[in-house]
Amino acid sequence: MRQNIYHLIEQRKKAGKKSFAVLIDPDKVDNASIEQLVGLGVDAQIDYFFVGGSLVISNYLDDCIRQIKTSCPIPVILFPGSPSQVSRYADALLYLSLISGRNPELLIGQHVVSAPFVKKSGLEIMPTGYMVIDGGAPTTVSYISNATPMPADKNDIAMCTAMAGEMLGMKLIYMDAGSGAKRPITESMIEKVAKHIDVPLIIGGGITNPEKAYLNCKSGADIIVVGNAIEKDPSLIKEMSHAIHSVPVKA
Ligand code: 1GP
Repeated sequence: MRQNIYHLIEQRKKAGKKSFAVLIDPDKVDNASIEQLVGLGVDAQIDYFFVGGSLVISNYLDDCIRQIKTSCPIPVILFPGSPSQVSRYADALLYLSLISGRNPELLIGQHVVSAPFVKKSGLEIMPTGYMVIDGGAPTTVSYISNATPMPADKNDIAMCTAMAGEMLGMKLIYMDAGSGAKRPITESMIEKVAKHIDVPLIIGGGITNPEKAYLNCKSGADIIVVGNAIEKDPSLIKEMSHAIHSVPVKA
């Protein structure tokens, strides 16, 4: 039987435990590198694999997820760049609505077109308010989404957007500076948003060292997502995981 992933995320937040998600882009891995990432992930006791990419050029999504699922018990959560990136082999789906942008296609349009297909997948659906924050470089996500990222210093706009997302029923808020961002999201923005929402907060984009991951968690992030830095140096998984899991549990 499938685990209830959202329940797991919520329970960890309630217990004040911080979580680590390793992002795998199916276009950038093969069987051997997945095996390596799974081995490192299991050893470092990471919490989730996120799988997805802005493009997904190859036809490797299903195989990639099946390989992870047959090799380890770590939950696989889809982080899709488009509605075509749905695989029934995953455990859950971040059902993203780009609430920081004003492109109706990514707020609701693509959801309408793909709704029957997504429902039929049988995946656990986790409605997620997705906020793209300016990371100092035009990343693939901002180009593909045709939506202006939120200015990096506008903490109040981020706070109000996340609050609105939560009140609209989003079960998660994901703030992303974009893959390979030059400037990851500031701690002050994370703190401001975290103080004003109750749902779990996911932070990603441009996190390259364990110190930054630790500080993000201390500021209120519940899940830290790292992709690029791990693609460059998979051995970072261990240090990142240790840093994130060593954040003291608040009483
Ligand atoms: C991007 O949040 C993710 O959507 C992860 O970003 O690849 O820069 O770690 P990085």
